[in-house]
Amino acid sequence: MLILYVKTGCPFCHKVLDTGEELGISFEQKNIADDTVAAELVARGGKRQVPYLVDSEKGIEMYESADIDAYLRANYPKN
Ligand SMILES: N[C@@H](CCC(=O)N[C@@H](CS)C(=O)NCC(=O)O)C(=O)O
Repeated sequence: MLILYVKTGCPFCHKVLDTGEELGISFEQKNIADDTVAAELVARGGKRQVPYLVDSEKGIEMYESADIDAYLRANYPKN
């Protein structure tokens, strides 16, 4: 399952969401506008920054939209 921590209005998050749409990937989105979700993100990754991808099947977690974009294209290419 792919989880994407996002924030409403975040252009970097939109970039990743657009890539997901292009590749036909769906994410469980978690929005850090909710303080509980923000605390969960900090506990998980170490800082409050979105987007943040969790690929639980592969045990991969990462910040940085460009890195997430490259990771998705490499691991979930469109059929
Ligand atoms: N270089 C990062 C920049 C990400 C970034 O600046 N995210 C902002 C939102 S657009 C953020 O997490 N701010 C912290 C906050 O809103 O609490 C990337 O490309 O992912």
